[in-house]
Amino acid sequence: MSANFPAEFTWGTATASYQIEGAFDTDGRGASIWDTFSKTPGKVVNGDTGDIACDHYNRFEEDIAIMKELGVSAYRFSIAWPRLFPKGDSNREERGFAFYNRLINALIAAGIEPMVTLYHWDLPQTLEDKGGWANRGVVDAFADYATACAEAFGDRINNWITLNEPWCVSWLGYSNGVHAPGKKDYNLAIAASHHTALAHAAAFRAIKKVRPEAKVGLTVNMNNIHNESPENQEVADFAALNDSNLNRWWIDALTTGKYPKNLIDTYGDRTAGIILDGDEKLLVTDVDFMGINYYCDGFVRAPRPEDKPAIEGGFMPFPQRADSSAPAHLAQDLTAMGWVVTPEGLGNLVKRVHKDWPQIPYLVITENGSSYDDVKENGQVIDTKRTAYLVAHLKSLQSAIADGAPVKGYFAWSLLDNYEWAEGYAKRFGIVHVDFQTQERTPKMSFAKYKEIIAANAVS
Ligand code: PNW
Repeated sequence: MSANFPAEFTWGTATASYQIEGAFDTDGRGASIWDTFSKTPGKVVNGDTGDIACDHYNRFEEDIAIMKELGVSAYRFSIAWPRLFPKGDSNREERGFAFYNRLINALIAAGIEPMVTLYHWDLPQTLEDKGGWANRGVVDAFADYATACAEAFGDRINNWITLNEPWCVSWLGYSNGVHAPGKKDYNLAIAASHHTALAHAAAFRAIKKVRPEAKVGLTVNMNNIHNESPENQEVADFAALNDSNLNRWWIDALTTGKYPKNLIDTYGDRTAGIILDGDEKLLVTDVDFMGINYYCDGFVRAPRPEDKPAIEGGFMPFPQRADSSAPAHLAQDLTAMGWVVTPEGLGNLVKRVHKDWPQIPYLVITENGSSYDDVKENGQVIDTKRTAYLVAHLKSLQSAIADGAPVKGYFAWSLLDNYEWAEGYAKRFGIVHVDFQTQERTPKMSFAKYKEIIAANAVS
C-alpha cells in the first residue's frame, strides 16, 4: 500500500559546515571549537579532524548536481561562523561571505531552496576563550552574526534555523564533554542551556528586523522517553526530568518564557546569577516553525546489576540515551551508533509536540537518519538497513500527518557520509557514500529509494 504526503510537502537533505566543508584554513577562515577539540589527543576516534572532510568547500557544485539527481526541493546546510567572522568579533572576512553566496546562488540555479542553520556547533574559538556558551556575552555576539547573515543572504534565504540542537551544545559540550569544547561542569551546562535559549530569541529578532517576512525557527533534538519500570516512583521522576531537560526546556522557553518547574527545582541555586529578572520576556519568540531532529526513542528503568553507567567519566545528570535500558527485542537490532530503531517514535513525537505546544504553526523534520557499517562492492553500496530505516520512519511520519500533525517537510540526514563529530569518519550516515581517500561520491541504495519516494510524493 502506498501512502501519500501532502501536495506541498518539502523533501530535503541536510548537512553541517564542519562535517562536510573541509578547507579549514582556506580564505581566511578562523578556528572554531571543533578545530581545537578534534586536534586534542584522545577526543575523537582515530584523531580524525574536519580539516578536509568531504572537501565540499571545493566540490559543492558536484554535490548540488547529486541533489538535483535526487530530486529534493530543499537543502539544509549550516554557515560556519568563523568563515564570516574569523575572530568572532566585528571583523568580516569577505571571502567567507563570497563562498556562501556562491553556494546559495548555485542551489537556486538548480531549483533547490536553501535552508540555513546559523549555528551547527562551530563556535569561533575566540568566543570559547571568553567562556563560550556559558558566558552570557555570547548572546549579543550571536545576534550580531545573525544580523550580518540576514543582511548578506536574506534576499535569497526564506527559511532560517537559529541553532541546531542546543541540548547537544549545552550538555554534550559542557557537561559530559564528549563534544567541543569538552568541558565537564554541571553549572556551565545549565548556563549554556539558558544562553542558547536567549541566543535563539535574540537571533530570531535580529533576522526578523532585517527580513520581517523570513520564516525563522529553532531545531531541537527530541525523543520519546519510555519508562520500563513504571511501578518505581524514582524512575518516573527521573523520566520526567529527562523529558524536561531534553524535550521541553527550549520549546517551553520560547513559547512561555518559563522553564519546566521540575528541572528548575532540581537546579535550585545553580541558576542564581544565570537566569535573571526580565529574562522571561526575552525568551519568548513567536517562531514560524520548530525543526525536529529525530533518531530514536529513549528508555529508562531501575538499575540492574549488569547495567553500566550510561556515561563514563564526566558528569551527566540526565543521560538522554540509556540503550542498555531498552527492551531486549530492540537492543538486538542497534545501528552502528548503538542506537535503537524505533520508527513509530517519529510519528508519536510529532503528534506529542503538536498536542503539547499547539501554538507552534508547523513542524519540519530537519534531521532523521541512521549509521550503518556500509560496504562498497563492485561500485555499489547496498545499504538495506538504512533503506529500511528511511522507509519505516517515513511511513510513521506520513500516518501522523494523516492524523493531523502539521509537518511540512522532511530532511534526510545526511546527504553525504561525513565527519561524525567524536566518532570521526568511522560512522557513516550518508545516503551518498564518500571515499575519504579519493573524495569519490557513490549514491547508495537508500539514495535510489529516497529518490523514488520523492518522485512519488508517497512511501510504499
Ligand atoms: C545530530 N546524542 O547529533 C547532529 O545534528 C548531526 O550533526 C549529527 O551528525 C547527527 O545528529 C548524528 O549523530 C547528535 O548523543 C549527536 O544524543 C549526538 C546525540 C544526538 C544528536
